[in-house]
Amino acid sequence: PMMEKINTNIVTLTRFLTEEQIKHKEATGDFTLLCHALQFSFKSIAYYIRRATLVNLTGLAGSSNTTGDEQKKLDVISNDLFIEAMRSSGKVALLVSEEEENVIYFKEAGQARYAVACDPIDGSSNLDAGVSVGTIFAVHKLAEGSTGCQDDILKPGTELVAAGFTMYGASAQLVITMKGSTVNGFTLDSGLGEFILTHPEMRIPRERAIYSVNEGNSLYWEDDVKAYFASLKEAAPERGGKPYSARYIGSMVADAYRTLLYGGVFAYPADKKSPKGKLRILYECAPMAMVFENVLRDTAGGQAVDSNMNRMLEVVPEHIHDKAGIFMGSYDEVEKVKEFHKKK
Ligand code: AHM
Ligand code: MG
Repeated sequence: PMMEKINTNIVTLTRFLTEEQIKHKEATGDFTLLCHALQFSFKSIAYYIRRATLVNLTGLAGSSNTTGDEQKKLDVISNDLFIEAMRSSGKVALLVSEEEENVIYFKEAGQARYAVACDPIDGSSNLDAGVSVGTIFAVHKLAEGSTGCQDDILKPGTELVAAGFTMYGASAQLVITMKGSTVNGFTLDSGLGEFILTHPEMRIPRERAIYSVNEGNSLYWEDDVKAYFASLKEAAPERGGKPYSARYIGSMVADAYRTLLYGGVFAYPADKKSPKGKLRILYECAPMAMVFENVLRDTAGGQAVDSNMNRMLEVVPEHIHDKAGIFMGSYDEVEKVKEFHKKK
């Protein structure tokens, strides 16, 4: 019998990062070390999520975070794991986390040149049901001469040096993009303990008849948003007389990951109940927008806008936990959202 061909030329995330560093002559290696720390936090969070039901890590921690969300035990552990990974890297001067009211400054990291924003567990409401959740991250570089202050993170997404997320699903999937670069997807091989490049230079279909939104909020939607989603349910002749399919997991990372692979639109619009939307600019909207803008555009391409149809990456938060409405996904699908907004 013929021996099955096994790929021995494996690109691990570690190898990928080293090769990236070599491409950039001016690189000091700090960013690479920071990414290694990120990678370790994803592996350890994945490990605890997998074991949660077995080691009594489901349920509430008995505390609530800044915004009054009740914290799950895994929210607290993942936040601690992430913070420790960033602190011990020595490359991060300050950190914003969804679970922390204030900016955390790592004073001991004297030479650190980066600021990081994160949502340690996005989609917490799905945790105890074993549904996919994820960690979102965004990396900024400190301003020249700065030793780290709030203004180093209150910046638009256009300034991000890197962003992405890890989805803890059937396997852990890490999606990362860097400034001026493409989007690459890695799968955690838990046997090897390594993220392996499985989705090089990701691309998104230009259009796809799938929408993803919490339709339970439609009572509060503005008229243009109502009209847009209603239009997707019509039997339009240009799509063979068929309406769109609805897919809503309720974990943005999982909904976004599917949207990247299959195409379609994901939305969490601002509405009459939440005029500023629900999702946070620094560690939910901006990093996702960077991913959707950096997917390849020759045959495809994505985009992300806020509820006023401003480019999401150009939105500047005033406060670290500021929110925005968001529409993101396939380029042409988001164009349709804009048309309805214009008619308003
Ligand atoms: P979280 O970070 O507290 O988990 O909240 C963010 C999540 C997103 O993952 C998801 O898109 C959204 O909240 C779901 O909200 P809703 O339950 O209102 O549909
Ligand atoms: Mg979140």
